Amino acid sequence: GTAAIGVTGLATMGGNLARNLARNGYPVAVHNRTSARTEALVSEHGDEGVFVPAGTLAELVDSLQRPRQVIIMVKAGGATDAVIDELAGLLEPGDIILDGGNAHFADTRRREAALRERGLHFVGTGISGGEEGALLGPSIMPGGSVEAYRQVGPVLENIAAEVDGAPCCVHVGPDGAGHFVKMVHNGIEYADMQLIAESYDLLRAVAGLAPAEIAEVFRTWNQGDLESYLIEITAEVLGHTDPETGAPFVDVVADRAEQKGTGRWTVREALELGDPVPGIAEAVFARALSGAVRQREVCASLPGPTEPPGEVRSGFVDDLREALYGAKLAAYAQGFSMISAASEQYGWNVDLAGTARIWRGGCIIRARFLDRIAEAYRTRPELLNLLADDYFAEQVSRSQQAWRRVVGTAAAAGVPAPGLSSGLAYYDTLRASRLPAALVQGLRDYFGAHTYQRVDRDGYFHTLWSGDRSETAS
Ligand code: 2AM
Repeated sequence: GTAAIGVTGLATMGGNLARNLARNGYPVAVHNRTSARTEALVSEHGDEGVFVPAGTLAELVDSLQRPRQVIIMVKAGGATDAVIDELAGLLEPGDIILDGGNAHFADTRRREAALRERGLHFVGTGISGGEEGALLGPSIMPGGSVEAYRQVGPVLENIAAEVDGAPCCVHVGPDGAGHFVKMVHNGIEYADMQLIAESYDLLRAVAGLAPAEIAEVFRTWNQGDLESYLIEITAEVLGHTDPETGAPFVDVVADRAEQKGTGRWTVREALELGDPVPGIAEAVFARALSGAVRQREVCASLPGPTEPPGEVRSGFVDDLREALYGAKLAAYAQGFSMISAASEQYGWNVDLAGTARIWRGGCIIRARFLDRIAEAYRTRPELLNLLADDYFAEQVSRSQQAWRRVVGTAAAAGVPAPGLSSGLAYYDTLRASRLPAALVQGLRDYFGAHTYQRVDRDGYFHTLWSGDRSETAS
């Protein structure tokens, strides 16, 4: 065999990844279930590098140097299992299968264990950046063994995005770690987009700005701490006019947000881990609620605020920038906390600084402030919450008063801002010296004898609520 690496599954992502490999000088063997796609790729882009077309998986395997490296880019789920099964029968011990699809990390753990039994390496790899990223340099989050990464890591680092000369690719950790981190990346993306959408809504409904003016606001915000791909494309989308009607594009799009599932996965796993991600959950639920068309219809005549909203503060736009920044920080804090919790649970030893570093380029949540997050975890790997980092604590303490004004204004105006307000509640919960969780414990003890701990003594206690209300140690 002469090809350095193979790719099977040549839909847009797989095709672009194969082209990226070829353009970086790797002779790449290409295969697709329907061979028309393979032929189309080679005839349209064959001049970009060395492509070795294969009609079957057996041919693909035969065309590869040893140890063989095959990237699977087919639909997640049963299709991936089917392709893995067929490939595993053709490969030899020491060969490496990579799955670059959006697999659930539990599937990746299962597949890695099964293939390890057969002497094969399995590298479940998160890839973010969409079609363009796959072609020009995505953010790559590979999991799997250290030995496998030693083999295939340099290739992945070569085709990844680059920021400040460093590749946006790091060995995340064993088995499912890469796909887990990719899942949380998408969860953070949900939260980030929800916060941006709420900010747009408030600029329109409260500040009375038109979409084109709001595009300008986002363009300005993109010059500062908020600088990021999502803020940049928000300005593009808000500035766009529907060619058919001449109306702002955002006004002709149906207001029902859809989802493919990675946000929901993130929230479900957070619930299992017992590590809260309220900002991500609010974003998932906000999309679901936007799509609850019948419920929205039957509730549409419920009253809004009966008192006229007060004067809009002249500094409202600046306040909103601070609120968006604070809530964004809270969402990232939640995502990193969740990765840290999973890392402990599964023994992954995920490098949080490295994770923040590889998200600086290539991926959808790429943002300037990820530099600071990387720095925070580099200087204090044991950091328990991003908000407790010196730099971010200082930033959020400057933003928090404006954030409160915005959440108050949104409530008074009757504009839903679940992300902005949930983020503030997260912040206030974490900094509270006393929480009403004490009362919850009292209630649980009252109706269910669930016991409670005391502030002044060790042990678990129960009050005889239906008797003389004396306390017993349990
Ligand atoms: P196709 O072009 O033959 O449909 C995204 O759908 C990619 O996954 C496509 O390349 C598609 O191949 C591939 N795919 C989907 N299901 C598959 C399966 N069961 N076996 C192999 N490839 C599959």
